[in-house]
Amino acid sequence: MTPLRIGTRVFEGPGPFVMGVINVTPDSFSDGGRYADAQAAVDRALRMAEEGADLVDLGGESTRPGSAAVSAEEEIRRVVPVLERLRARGYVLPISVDTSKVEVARAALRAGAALVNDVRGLADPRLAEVVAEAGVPVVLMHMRGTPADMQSRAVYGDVVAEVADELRQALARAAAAGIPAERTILDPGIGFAKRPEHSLELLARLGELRALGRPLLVGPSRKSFIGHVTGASVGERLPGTLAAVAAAVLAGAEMVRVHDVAEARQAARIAAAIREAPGRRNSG
Ligand code: HH2
Repeated sequence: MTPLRIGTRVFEGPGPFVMGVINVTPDSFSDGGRYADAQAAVDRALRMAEEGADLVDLGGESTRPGSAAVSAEEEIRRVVPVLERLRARGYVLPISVDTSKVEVARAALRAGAALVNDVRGLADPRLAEVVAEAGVPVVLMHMRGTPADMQSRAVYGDVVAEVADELRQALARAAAAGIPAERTILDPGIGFAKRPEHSLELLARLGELRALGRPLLVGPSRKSFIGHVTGASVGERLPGTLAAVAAAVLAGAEMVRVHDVAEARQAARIAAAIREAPGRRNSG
């Protein structure tokens, strides 16, 4: 990846970099309720640093299909105390805030967040302005609609071409707000307005998204396409997650977003080592 500054760290080279997921929510699909308490979330973030995460992503609202929206006040109440506590302890990793709300992004950036992870790809121009003003990088994720209605909008002719096109539009929204392309990371949005076959095809053809010229982040962790293929329940999806992480990294993903940091880090590093193995023909 071309050098990208996130907080005090510069991310460069092929990675793979591991973003650890911490949901400070009562209802996230896989870790809901486990880190709803600020101290539990802080402890989890400290643990993730020990396990080799490169950054952590804090979320205060579940975006699982059909989830209910929460108010900005509630999201701030969940996320900001965790940021403040981590900052007070001199936490070493950059912290990303997983939000689509202007007020939440503003409060989180003030409390020390170094990256905005927007699952709606800057659909709200006011959020684009906040990101531009703060001068922080942003993850532009692909989805359609809202978590409440996104699955009914999972209709594609060529899913990879359409996702690429819509990510290009997100890049254009960022540029229009004054966010340079160099501060963006792109994400195909596994499971967001995607049926299982769409998520699988995006992973299979991920290499095609490299033509967009930006680092790719992929978040397959414990998602329902794994259950669809294997029948595994959410709590049993670590092996499937690791296979998807390896596939994503082999296809050129620079960053993966996961709940299980130590395990995913090992899988990602092996996939990267295979990707970089001498003599391998570039099929990517
Ligand atoms: N997936 C989720 C949330 N945020 N952000 C990016 N950039 N990419 C993703 O794939 C992604 C994301 C959903 O997973 P999770 O946070 O575990 O669940 P929930 O939305 O229920 O909190």
